[in-house]
Amino acid sequence: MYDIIGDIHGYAYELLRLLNHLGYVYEKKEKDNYTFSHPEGRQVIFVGDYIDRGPQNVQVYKLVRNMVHYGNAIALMGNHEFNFVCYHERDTKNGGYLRRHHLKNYKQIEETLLDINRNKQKDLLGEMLEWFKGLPLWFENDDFRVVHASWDEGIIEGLNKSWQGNRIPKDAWSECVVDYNSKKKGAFYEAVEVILKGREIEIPGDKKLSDADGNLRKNFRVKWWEEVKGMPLSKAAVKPLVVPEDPIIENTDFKPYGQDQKPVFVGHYWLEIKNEKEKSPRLRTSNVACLDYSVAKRGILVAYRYSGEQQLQNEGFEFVLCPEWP
Ligand SMILES: [Mn+2]
Repeated sequence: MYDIIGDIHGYAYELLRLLNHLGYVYEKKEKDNYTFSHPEGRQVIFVGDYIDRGPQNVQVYKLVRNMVHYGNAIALMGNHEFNFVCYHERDTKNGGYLRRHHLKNYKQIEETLLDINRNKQKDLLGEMLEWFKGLPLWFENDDFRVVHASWDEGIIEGLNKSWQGNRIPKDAWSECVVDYNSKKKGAFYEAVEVILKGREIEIPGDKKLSDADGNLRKNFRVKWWEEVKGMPLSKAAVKPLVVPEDPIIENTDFKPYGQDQKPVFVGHYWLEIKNEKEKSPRLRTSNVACLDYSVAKRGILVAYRYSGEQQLQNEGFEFVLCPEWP
């Protein structure tokens, strides 16, 4: 059985507390290695976003990597691992980097880079990049599915066919981004955007909205598990949204995730407990659970303890409250 854990973003202390709460115990291995294992053989599935923002990015990377190495966890790729690789990887076609080196992109990974430099381990950066590149982008078994931001059956089937599996092939990275000279979108660009960054809809008119980092955006993240056509924008957004005038969504270009589909777990959306009616995590819908409750913004790190149920329950969420912030 599995425990699915949300976005960690460099908060190793919170991760240790959550693993402890879930009953995972420290296990020493050969040399200086270690893992965390569960006495009943449970495994963790991490939804991705291990790095950036928090104080202990390298520690989180090592802990997650070790748990995967010793068979105690499966770790998926988040958009932050994807971006981190693209920031460092050269485009074989134009010789530039896959992700532009401008200030906004640098700032996103700054904490992780500082942490790597402080660590002094020889070629730690190279080692992390290699590990990130090999991460799978989704998980599926007979009972449920996990992906970082959104599940789209057609997209995932298509990628699975092209890639012969759930990892980005070595020679396909430049097809996952927009070539910034020609502005041409790579063959896998849209697909990777949807599954790692979520469905987005353009805001009607000339309005822009501020995102989690204070950047103004023309797009907002939409509830991909609902038919949002005909809904006011404030209701269609994943997070409660305050907009002066509330335009109606006139068109969408996707099919909502079916209620008859397998349960799916995601992270990514920076949900906040204070906006929730229940004061604790709750399901988005009967078969969609989001596990990202903004640990990097004084929120909580959240898990779902899955025990084979076909119907997800709000009681399945597990978390440890942070000690009082100063
Ligand atoms: Mn994310």
